[in-house]
This record gives sequence, structure tokens and C-alpha cells, in this order.
Amino acid sequence: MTPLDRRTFLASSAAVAALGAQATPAVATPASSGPVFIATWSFGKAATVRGADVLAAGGSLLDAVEKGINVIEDDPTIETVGYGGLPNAEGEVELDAGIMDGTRVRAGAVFNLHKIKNPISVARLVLEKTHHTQLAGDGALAFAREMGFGPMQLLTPHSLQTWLDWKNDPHHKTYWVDKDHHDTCGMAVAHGGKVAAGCSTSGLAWKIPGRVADSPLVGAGYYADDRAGAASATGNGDVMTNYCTSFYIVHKMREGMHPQEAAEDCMRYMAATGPNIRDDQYCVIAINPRGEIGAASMNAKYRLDYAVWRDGTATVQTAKAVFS
Ligand code: SD4
Repeated sequence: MTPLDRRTFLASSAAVAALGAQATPAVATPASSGPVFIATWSFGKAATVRGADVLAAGGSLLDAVEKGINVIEDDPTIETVGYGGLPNAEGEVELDAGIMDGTRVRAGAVFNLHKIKNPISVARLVLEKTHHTQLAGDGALAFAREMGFGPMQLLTPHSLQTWLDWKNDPHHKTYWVDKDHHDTCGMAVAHGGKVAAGCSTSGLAWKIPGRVADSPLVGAGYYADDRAGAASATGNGDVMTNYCTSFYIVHKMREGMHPQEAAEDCMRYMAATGPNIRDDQYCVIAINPRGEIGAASMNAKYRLDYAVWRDGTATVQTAKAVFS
């Protein structure tokens, strides 16, 4: 037998490695050459359109998710995200956001951020500029200011009046006993076999100051891993946090489920754990690295409209309700 010289050995090792890599790809081959975006609620359409523009201009997936969500954060008419978001019980707007890179499997997040209208951008800088994953409260604000974000009043005349009406209603509900008013911007993108996800919210209106729910928590409000897919959640985060909803869905996709199957499976799993779960608002979106999507709401009473951008067109669709 002719002994292999070093060059032949290296070449043949590389060939064997390449064959091995083909047999068990770490990242799924993209089915579509173009990017696909998915975002919660009909307002998410504007986020997907902006995200697609950012990608087309040469931005990264994270740029697209961040800038896409910025559109929703900047809109004063959206009462549940960023500027104009309804405040906590003390009248302070308290924002939460997180963003995740599926390639590095790394997230950045901020909780209870005051006075800064774009928490998703601060979260992005936690990811890019620090070794931390999550910053909260005063520390998050100090970090944002150090990064150049200017503090501002996040209450609009409308959100202030809405809070005053609530406050002055002697029978107003509080989160010690009840809940209402919420809709988060969750968004995910797949392109070239890679994924990213993000989520931004002002949380439930009139929440107890300091409350943190699912949206900014990695694995709960959002998750992304190129080897499986990305997901985001919206709805009653006080409950969904307990199920690590987004990680659950991504994990199911990693096990081979289609995003739609994984989204519905998550709802069914939650419902199976308690008698009243199926009556509340829980909604999820999912995408795999091939750009296949899924979306589900727990029940038909609280339907989830969500936006999808693919092949140059954004549409709004209604997610399948798992229970009627
Ligand atoms: C929260 N999950 O703070 C968010 C709110 C939300 O649709 O998504 N509402 O609980």
C-alpha cells in the first residue's frame, strides 16, 4: 500500500470531513434563496417591511430585526411597545426587549428600562458590547446613556390620559388580581440558513413596577438557533414565562417538527398542564432556517394576526387557534 503524503492525507481528510458534513448538516439548507420575516400582530407588517429593506441594503439579520422593531417602538399610536406604550401602575413607562443571534446562540436584553424609546437597540448593544446577556432597571438605563441614548418622556398625551383615567377610576383593576391591555412586537427572520429573533414590549399596562415577564427573557419571549430555528411569544407573559415558550418551540423544531407543528405543540403542552390555561391569551410565531413558518394562538377567543414578508411582499394572516 502506498503511504499517503501529508498533502494527500490533508486533502482526503478534508474530503471525508466534507462528506460527513453533507451527511449530517449542522444547519438546514435554505429552501428559498430570499429572506423570510415573521412578526406578531398586524402592526408587525411595518417591522417586516423595514427589516427587509435593511437586509436588502446589506444589513445583517440582527440589523434587520433591530431596525424592524424600532419602527414599532417609535410609533406613538402603538400602546404596547416603546414610545406611547402604556405605563406601569405608577405612571412610568417601563420597557423590556431582547434580541438573539441564532448563529452565535447569544442574546442581549434589557428589563424595566425607563426613558429610552428603543429598548431593542439597547439590548443589541448589551449583546455586542458586553459579556453580559441581560441588564435591568437603573443599570440598563446607565448603560443606555453611556451608549449615547438620550432620555426622554415616553408618555404621550394619549397614554398619560389613559393612565390618569385608570388611576382615577375607583374600581380600577390592578395586577395584584387582574390583567388587560397588551400586545408585544416579536419578530424573527430566516435567510441563508441562519435565523435571528427579537421582542420588544411595554408589558402589561398598569403592571406592578419592577414586573418582568416573558418578552425580554431569553428562551421565553424569543429564541434563535441556526441549527433549529427561531420563535417569539406574545400574550400573558406572567404565565408563558413558566413554559420557556420560545425555547420550547425551537427545541421541538430541532427535534424535527415543522414550525407550525412546534407552535401548536407548545400550546397543547401548556393547556395540558392546568385547567384554565386554554382560556387565556397565549400566541406564538416560529420560523425554521429554511424559511418555513408557523403561528398559533391558544384559543379562538384571542386570535393572533401576524405579518409575513417573503419574496418582496408583506401580508397579514391569522394564526391557527388550537382550541375553540
Ligand atoms: C408581557 N408578553 O409583558 C407581554 C405582553 C404581550 O401581547 O405580549 N402581550 O406579558
